[in-house]
Amino acid sequence: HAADAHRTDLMTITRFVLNEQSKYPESRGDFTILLNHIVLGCKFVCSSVNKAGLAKLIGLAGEINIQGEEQKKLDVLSNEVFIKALVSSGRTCILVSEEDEDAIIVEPSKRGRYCVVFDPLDGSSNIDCGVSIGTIFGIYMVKDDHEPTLADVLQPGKQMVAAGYCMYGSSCTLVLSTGKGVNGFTLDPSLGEFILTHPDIRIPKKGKIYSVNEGNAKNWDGPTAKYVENCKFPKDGSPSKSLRYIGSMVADVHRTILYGGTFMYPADKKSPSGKVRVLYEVFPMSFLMENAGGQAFTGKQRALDLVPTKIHDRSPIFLGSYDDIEEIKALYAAEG
Ligand code: AHM
Ligand code: MG
Repeated sequence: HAADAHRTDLMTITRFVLNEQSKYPESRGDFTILLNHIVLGCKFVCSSVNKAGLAKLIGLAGEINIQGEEQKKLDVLSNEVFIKALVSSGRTCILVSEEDEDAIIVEPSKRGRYCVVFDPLDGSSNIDCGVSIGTIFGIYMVKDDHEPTLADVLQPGKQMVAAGYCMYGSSCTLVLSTGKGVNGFTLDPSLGEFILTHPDIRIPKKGKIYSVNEGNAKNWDGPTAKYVENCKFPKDGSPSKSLRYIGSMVADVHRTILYGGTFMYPADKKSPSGKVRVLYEVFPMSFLMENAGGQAFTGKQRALDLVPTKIHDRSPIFLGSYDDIEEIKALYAAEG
């Protein structure tokens, strides 16, 4: 029966994406190859993160190892692994990483049609205490084979062809959208394969949780302050909401997609553009949110309509359940 089928008919992420792409006669398999290289990066980071607590014992991250060479920090190491995997896929032409100030233009002999923007290891403040961290990525496609330029990645998020994240938590979970819904895959460590465990994820229409760094409250704008006040002291008699905040965007967004509610990194007086980065944090997460039936709003507009002017631009972001984001939009509209 069904349970048996699940155990013997494993839907790996590769098989899933091949099935999806086979619906397009023009598909050349390039996307599947690209994704396989991203998956390789995620597996590597997952295995390194799992060993991070043993760093002192086995000599990782900033220690000198037995060969006398300095070991790399986890975020630096993850970045190098992703860049090498993406370039060697032969399917990319330009890469933007949170770790590198400049975009990476892939050498002509290794070029393909895709641009990948990514944060190889987000949630750096959580690395050393073993709390969930993640990788975030977004993918654009260039139409013809012109010389790649920054203009190819300084595109609104709605132009992405796919986005996803991998969370290194109590299990390793990869959540992906190619623009038709959202699916979640969990790494089976014994197989080394991501298996479909969360088909067609839909975010609840309304949630019971809000997620924000409340330590910044004294610098918030009016609508943010009013929204959070409403979460705690609802005026319509509904129960007050729960606060959950991990401080790793991947983990906070993952919980928000599965359980519903809102995740916010608003503007504040000290940082009028907020903290999180447009290209490789706001866009991929907004793309996933919309594909799961939720919304993503900057305080001014739909997040996926933003046009970044620099690769490391930041933006305030409010994302989550459809109805909850409607409430936030109404508060901003009322402010005029
Ligand atoms: P990082 O790139 O230095 O890891 O910062 C990004 C992280 C996000 O994952 C998270 O949402 C946010 O910073 C938390 O910031 P704060 O500590 O200000 O609440
Ligand atoms: Mg980051």
